[in-house]
Amino acid sequence: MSSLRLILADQLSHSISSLENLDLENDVVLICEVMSEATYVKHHKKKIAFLFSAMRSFAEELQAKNIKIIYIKLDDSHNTGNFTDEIQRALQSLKIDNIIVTEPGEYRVLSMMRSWHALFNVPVDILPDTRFLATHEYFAAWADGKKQLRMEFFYREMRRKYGILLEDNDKSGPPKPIGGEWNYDKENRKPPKSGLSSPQRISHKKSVIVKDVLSLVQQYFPDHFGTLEPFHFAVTRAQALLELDHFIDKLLPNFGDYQDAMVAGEPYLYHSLISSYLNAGLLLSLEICQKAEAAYHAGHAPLNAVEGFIRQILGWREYIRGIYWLLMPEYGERNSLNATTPLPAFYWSAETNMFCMREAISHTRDHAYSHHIQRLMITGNFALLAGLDVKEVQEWYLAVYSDAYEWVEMPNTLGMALFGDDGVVASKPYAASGKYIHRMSNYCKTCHYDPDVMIGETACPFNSLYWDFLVRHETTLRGNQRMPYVYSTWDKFTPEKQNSIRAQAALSLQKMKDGKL
Ligand code: FAD
Ligand code: DLZ
Ligand code: SF4
Repeated sequence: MSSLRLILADQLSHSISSLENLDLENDVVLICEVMSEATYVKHHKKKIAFLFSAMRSFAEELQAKNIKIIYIKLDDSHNTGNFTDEIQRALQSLKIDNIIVTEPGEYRVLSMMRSWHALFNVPVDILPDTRFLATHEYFAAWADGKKQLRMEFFYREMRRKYGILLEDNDKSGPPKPIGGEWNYDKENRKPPKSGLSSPQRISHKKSVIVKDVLSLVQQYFPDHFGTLEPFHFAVTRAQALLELDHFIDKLLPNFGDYQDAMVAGEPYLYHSLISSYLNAGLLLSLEICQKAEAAYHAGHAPLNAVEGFIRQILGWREYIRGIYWLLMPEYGERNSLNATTPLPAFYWSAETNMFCMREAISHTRDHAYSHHIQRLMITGNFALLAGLDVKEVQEWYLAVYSDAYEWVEMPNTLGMALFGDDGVVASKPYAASGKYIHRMSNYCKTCHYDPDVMIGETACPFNSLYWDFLVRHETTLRGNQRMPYVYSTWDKFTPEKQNSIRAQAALSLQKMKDGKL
């Protein structure tokens, strides 16, 4: 019996299910760099460079374990450019009895895999991705019969299931959370104090593999978004573990306090930068949560930081994946606020007078990264308020971030940022005026616009767009239990004020279309 085992770019874990029970004599692992995956959205240059470097490094590690590998480089002369044809090519050159693969992170790729059995007339075993902490069945059973899904309740279940941050001295009744609360979010919304900057990040020496891949990417993808160098990414598990340890040691203690803060010129602050490594398989969720928990028990990091960090991984990450697979493919067609305005060019060029947008987009261009609050409350918030086309916005998020795969990008963008999924992910829109951005950042100090002004040339566009958004979607949102306060504020404005706010919003949208905002 001889199996062809396909490993995708985001499956670079030695413990991946598709490598279980591998027969060193007869089985062959296939890893391929293919043009169709690099261009179905035009991924950021750094994202492609990271993935190809990590794939080549992983292949070397497998070879060192005497595993037989077929590694297809992008510029190999016979490379057909897509998964299906590469499988076919491998089947033609080898005697293979079955194909083994771990389920992918995108519905599109799953559909492709499901077609292979009929196409090639060999059995295709699509195995569960056991790196995630909630199986599809577990999530579906949890969601079953609930009128409304809320991450917080799912997260508590996951804390109990994995015994994370629980009191173990109280044996009466169900396990209780350490410190008495499940969630310390209210302590995690501190604005940045003056002069806040984050410790130096580590950089990794470029291997021959990385140098080769950088010139390949420069040659083949010159017109893709983003700057390629400097390139600081970890590309092996050993390097990714260094990143994780650096975060736990130097940054985790402040992660909670400044989780929502934004500072000009500081793309990372106290964020972990591990999402690309975790999503590609170089790090595993449970080991990350356990290391963070150990830092709390060792007295190295406070509970608000450790709980807040673990909630992102054990809670949000698993919850987001659960939603994606529960509701796809229909989920991807949703656009409940009917948002269809074309994406303005400044999402690619960063050329706008709005300092906050310029900052978030240029971080994205330079690092293939921006942190959660920039993604949600700057670029996402603007897209929500301006009614930007949900498909175009999702495509942007999928292309520009080195951690982006559809299973995690889509519910975050369509659901959390754009409130375009009928309120599945978010119980109310994350819509905010310039006031919020002014409170949580130092961006407004150097902006062309003024966050305290609603009308006129210097008015912050977020202010009038915020009210205009609420009025445009009044039928859907006024009845929302979490919205009465904002609508009662709007109701108190005089009709003249309401009219001038809406006229200002129309002006801002026109300026956006004219490339002058
Ligand atoms: P930290 O702030 O240090 O958080 C720690 C970890 O928690 C992250 O590495 C990540 O694995 C996890 N996490 C935190 N929030 C989320 C979340 N909402 N969903 C899933 N995991 C989470 N994350 C992605 O991994 N890929 C994406 O394509 C992606 N697209 C996003 C799009 C939008 C519009 C928004 C609002 C968020 C998106 N996120 C995405 C979630 C989050 O912004 C990133 O995980 C985070 O910014 C990664 O940086 P970090 O590793 O420094 O995270
Ligand atoms: C994102 C990406 C890119 C740029 N290139 C490849 C590739 O060459 N080979 C590969 O196996 N995967 C690639 N990916 C990831 C896929 O597009 C897709 O997101 C995942 O396979 C889903 O699990
Ligand atoms: Fe952004 Fe408005 Fe502040 Fe300028 S004034 S940085 S546009 S929130």
